[in-house]
Amino acid sequence: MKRVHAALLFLSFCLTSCEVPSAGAVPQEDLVDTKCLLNKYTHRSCSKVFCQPWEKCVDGTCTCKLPYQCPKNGTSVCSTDGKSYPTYCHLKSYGCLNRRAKFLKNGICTAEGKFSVTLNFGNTDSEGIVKVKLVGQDKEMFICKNNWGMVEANVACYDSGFPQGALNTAKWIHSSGDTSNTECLQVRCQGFETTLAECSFSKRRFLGQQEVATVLCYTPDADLQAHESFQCVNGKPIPLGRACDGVNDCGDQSDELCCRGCQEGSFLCKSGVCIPNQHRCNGEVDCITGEDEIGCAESHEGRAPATPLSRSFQDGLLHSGVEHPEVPEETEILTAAMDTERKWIKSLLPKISCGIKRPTHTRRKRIVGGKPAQTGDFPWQVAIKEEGKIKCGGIYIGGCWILTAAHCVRPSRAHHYQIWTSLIDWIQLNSGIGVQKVERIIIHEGYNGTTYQNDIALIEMKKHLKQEECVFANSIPACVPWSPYLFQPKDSCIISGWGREKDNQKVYSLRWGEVNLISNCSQYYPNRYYEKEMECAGTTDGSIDACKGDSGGPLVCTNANNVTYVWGIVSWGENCGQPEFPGVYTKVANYFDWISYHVGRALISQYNV
Ligand code: 4AZ
Repeated sequence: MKRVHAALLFLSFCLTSCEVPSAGAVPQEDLVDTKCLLNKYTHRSCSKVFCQPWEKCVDGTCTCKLPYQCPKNGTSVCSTDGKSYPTYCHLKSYGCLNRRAKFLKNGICTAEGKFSVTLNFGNTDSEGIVKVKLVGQDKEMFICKNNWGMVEANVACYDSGFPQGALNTAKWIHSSGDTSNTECLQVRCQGFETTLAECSFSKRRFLGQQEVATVLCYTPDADLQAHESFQCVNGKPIPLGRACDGVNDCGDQSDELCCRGCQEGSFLCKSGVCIPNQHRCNGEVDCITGEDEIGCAESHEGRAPATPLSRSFQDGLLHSGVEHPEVPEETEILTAAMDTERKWIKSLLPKISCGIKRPTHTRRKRIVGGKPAQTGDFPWQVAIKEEGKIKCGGIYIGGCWILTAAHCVRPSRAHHYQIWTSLIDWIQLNSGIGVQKVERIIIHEGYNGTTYQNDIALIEMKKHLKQEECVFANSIPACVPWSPYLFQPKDSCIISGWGREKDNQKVYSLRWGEVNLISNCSQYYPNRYYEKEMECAGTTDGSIDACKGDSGGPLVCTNANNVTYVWGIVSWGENCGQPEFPGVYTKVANYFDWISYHVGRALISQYNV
């Protein structure tokens, strides 16, 4: 009862001020990570978000795919320029490239009517009561206020020629217009749309004048209220209270990508991104770190996708933040949900398999320290042998490619090296071992043997006679991280290798240990530690560490979905096993573009292909 009352109060308040109250009054300075804001992340920053299926991640930015890179399966769609496209992905790719082709309707083009959005009864062109004419409907209709949020308002503003979207969802408009309509359109958008035609519409009984959606679109010369604002990357200011609330108020998502915490009603991804609570456990991974689909109740996990109607209605109630006093009566779905189509296209994209171990019968005890590994525990670990001895470790990343430290190898000695896969003990050889020759070695151009900057190299292995590809029966590639936000300081990760023990004792069998990622490593290595390129890891007592001989080998971290990434390459450190001198690793995420340039994007681009 109380909440209904609050909603009514808000409506009357809006008549004078039209400010949408934020869900929880949390001091914003604590939520926003100002250092992160300097990167100017948007919905196109693939180190923070997944790209759309019609985009690919190139040098950290989601860029438009060429239409032929879209999956072939799907249903035809019609665009505003009267052309039919084989799939929604094809149209979105065209639209992304030239911004002219916009979605009109599902199915091939026929002699259908137009789709239009108009803003009515406002003082200027940039504000008004929103009216929409759907394709196949003969008259313009009002939009119902319930469900109408910033996401929808932003899209309506794009349709009306305001590329920075909306300033506000609620603008009091004095209307002498006709209110004889008995129905309004309920609309639901997701945020990727460039026109309301892509959103899903249903028809609902109209409940009176205060129930229609209004909008104030942003124009650079807009007269803004004097409260504290958050500056979106697209130039639009939003009230500070709307940053980190899970709602893409900016339109370019820049208000949700640099968050230390999230306001009520939203969920904080480990990567510092706020997503709406409705996106948790909805069957689609939103956090690049994967945890939004973890720990979901049975009823959510693996549930069938909701119908457009139930989806939009449930989401609408949650989205508005206030319970609507009246439950809408019968609603009639009018348009296809392009979000469902987007998900379908996503499921058709090629997937690479990396970082998932085969289930083994051996069960691991709790990890406490450096321990002997067993077959299959580290299927990406390789040994680089030179003249019969293990010189360094390496990491298999797929195809014929091994990642290692630059200080481990010299291109001129390529024919002296052997790559041993699936090796555990080099005295008592296990079964399933593979031995490959080296085709070529690529050392990072910026490698500095004095400072150990850019201590990273790629080894291409020779294919066996008559083979088209490199095949290793028991090896599985570790995934290559594309974003520095996939793992955080204090995360627990694993190092492995045949390197020396603390007392300099020789090791014949592969060993592993659990270490934590360490922040502020400059305090341990003043003037020697380069934050962007290096990563520190260790334990508080220093009992677990990499050492001589482990170089070039993996520091791997496993995400919420059990996918393992090569987060670091053993590089250097002062001595071994001293807590004041943690091990230093090459930060692999910083070299994603360098690696993908040499090995080919398709081999390592897991999602953002
Ligand atoms: C080395 O000499 C080496 N404790 C590798 C790692 C570390 C120290 C030395 C880190 O290859």
